[in-house]
Amino acid sequence: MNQIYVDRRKKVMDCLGDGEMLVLYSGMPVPMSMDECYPFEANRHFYYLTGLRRENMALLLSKTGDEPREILYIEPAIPKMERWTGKRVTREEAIRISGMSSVQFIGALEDMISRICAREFPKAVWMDTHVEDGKALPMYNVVKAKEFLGKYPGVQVRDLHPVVSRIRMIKDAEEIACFREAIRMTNKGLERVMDRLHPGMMEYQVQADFEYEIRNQGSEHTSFPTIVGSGKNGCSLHYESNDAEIGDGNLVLLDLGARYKGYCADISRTYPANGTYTEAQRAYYEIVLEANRAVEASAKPGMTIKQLTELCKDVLAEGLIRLGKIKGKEEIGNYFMHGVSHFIGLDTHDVYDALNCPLEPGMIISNEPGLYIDDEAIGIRIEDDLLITENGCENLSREIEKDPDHIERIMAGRKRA
Ligand SMILES: [Mn+2]
Repeated sequence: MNQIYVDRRKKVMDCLGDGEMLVLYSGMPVPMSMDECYPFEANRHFYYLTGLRRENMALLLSKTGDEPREILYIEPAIPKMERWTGKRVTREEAIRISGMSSVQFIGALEDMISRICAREFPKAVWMDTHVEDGKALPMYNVVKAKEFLGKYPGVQVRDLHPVVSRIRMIKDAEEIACFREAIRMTNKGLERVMDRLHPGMMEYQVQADFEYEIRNQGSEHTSFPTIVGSGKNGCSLHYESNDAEIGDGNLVLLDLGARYKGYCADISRTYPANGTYTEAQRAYYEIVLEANRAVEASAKPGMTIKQLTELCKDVLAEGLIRLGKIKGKEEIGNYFMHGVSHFIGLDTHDVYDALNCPLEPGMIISNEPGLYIDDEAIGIRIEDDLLITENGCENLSREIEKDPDHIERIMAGRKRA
């Protein structure tokens, strides 16, 4: 089990030049109010490389000395504190999980860094300095990188984010297995939703049905805030207030996912609240489904996400032209305004080094065409998760029902209907 982390670190080590080192922190809790903190999330590069998700840890890799070094720093276990904070990871556990033989306490890290800087003159230090959103508070690794620059102004700091991201783009067998499990749980959640959905329910009750079931299945969390948009709310792309009553004749757009060992399923399905699609809803649904199937049929190594989005727009536009809703492809942007795909992994919108690179075997991407018809209060999205293979792709969520006839049959066969 820990061999995967050994292999992943070796890939990163191979990217380090001679005389370079890497320091990556797991992070610290972010205070919310009084003695409360936001739920802790370890730096995902750190988790990817160590298998550990606790606060106040660090990974040091170096090629600055005679031998390459690999040291994990953890918090010491203080029994008196553990009564309050819960058990910390012990050295033995850290060794077993990460597969690292050298594990020290975090208090020793600063000394080690200053020793390396003073005696081994590193040519560069790789740290996670990636900033996605300049308005948000800086992440812990960015804070530590600033601190480092202040202390060692002569040492160049380089961003490890694109390097580790490039490695994370290709999923290994362990990651694919986690995905299958996250998607299986998501399917269970959606089965419960189909079983119980009816007009008059509140959107948050549908959310509760989904989240009850995935937690019951062992999912640690949702992949992202669950979206349940009925009627016109389905047209709002990241709707998450989920506080409207579901009307008879509404479509209900669900965009959701179970998270398992950090891996984020990202699935969308659109169900008729009363169990039957109207003629108009059905016509639009068939177009979205056609686009979803066309993307799945074309996704393969060498294609780019941009090409898949173009293909998706072609199919959607042809459908709307057939229905007389639009006259030409240039109008499709009024009804479909996002890309059809993004990378998925430890992040729902996963890391990449180049967004529009050719797809490669082992990448996992979403396939999420949609149509958002404001004037008819119809929002439809059908989203699957695709694993790129040698010759094409495997739809990891193929078991999650999306055929409209089957959905109607399932909903008609319920005891409560
Ligand atoms: Mn998505």
